[in-house]
Amino acid sequence: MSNSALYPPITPYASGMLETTGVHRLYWETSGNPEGIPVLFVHGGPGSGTSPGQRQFFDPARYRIILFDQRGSGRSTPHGELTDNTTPHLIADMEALRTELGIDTWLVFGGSWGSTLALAYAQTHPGRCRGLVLRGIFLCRKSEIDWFLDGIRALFPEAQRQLAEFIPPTERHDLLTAYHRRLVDPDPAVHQPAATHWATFEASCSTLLPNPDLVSAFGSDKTALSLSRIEAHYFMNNIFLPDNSLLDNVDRIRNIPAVIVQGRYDAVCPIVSADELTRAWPEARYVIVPDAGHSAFEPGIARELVAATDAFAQTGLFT
Ligand code: STX
Repeated sequence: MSNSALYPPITPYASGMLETTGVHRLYWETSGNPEGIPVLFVHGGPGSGTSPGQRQFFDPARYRIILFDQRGSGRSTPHGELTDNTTPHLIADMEALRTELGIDTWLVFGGSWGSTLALAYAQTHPGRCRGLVLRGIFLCRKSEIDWFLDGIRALFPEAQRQLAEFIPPTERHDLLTAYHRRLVDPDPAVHQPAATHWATFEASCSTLLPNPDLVSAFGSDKTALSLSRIEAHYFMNNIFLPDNSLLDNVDRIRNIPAVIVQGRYDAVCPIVSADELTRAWPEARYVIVPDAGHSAFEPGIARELVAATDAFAQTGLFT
């Protein structure tokens, strides 16, 4: 992905597979400066997996950049697996990875579902977080899930119609249940078309201006399946956390330096959630990008994210 705000492409200096006690094995990689500030990149979805362009939000001379694929995502195995795949499992994985890599504290960077998981992780292990960079805030409440699959047609009616019309009319009143049933079906003839419709829909709504490359990347069979199946699984289970817990527990992390970067025209994760989070967390720096949608690679979002990681490398703060 080319984007003038980003650092140049780099390749990892180390990578591996983290074992868990169950079936899952998790891909991780480190790039940049092995002696630099450790930063954990937390990807979205859940289920999208990481991509090489995500290394480019960080100065490779100053950061030890850690990417990992969450359970069932990207290069982690088994692909799309839902057994033992819950938010508490992912939080425990982040701790296991931190220990495996010999890291005491790190900067945690996440957008969209990555912001959700970063908040849940920080609220569980606040002492391990040197700072938080959060983008496209998603608190994963029922209202946000309903907006994502239905309300979004106020802005993207064509994309939402394609999502809805794949499902027979008798089941369309509850798209999440209808998609979930198909996505967990073991028969690829059943799950794969559902996956393609879901992922294409999500990617189509993720940028302010149309981005066919993003849509085709997320519409590919493998990424579409993990993204759609794991999202539907987490959303059906209210992300395995008590209702509203991320807002209710914000006091646990208010002393951690944090920046919230939000696109004004984010259709996937509307700005109202970032607004609520910042009202509960006045110490966090809040940056609204006036001409951007959801994706981290929107030009204005990428610029602010890089400005934030540069500032933190210099001062340990975002202001
Ligand atoms: N999913 C929110 C999320 O994490 C509801 C997300 N939204 N779009 C994306 O991820 C991609 C651009 C990675 C498809």
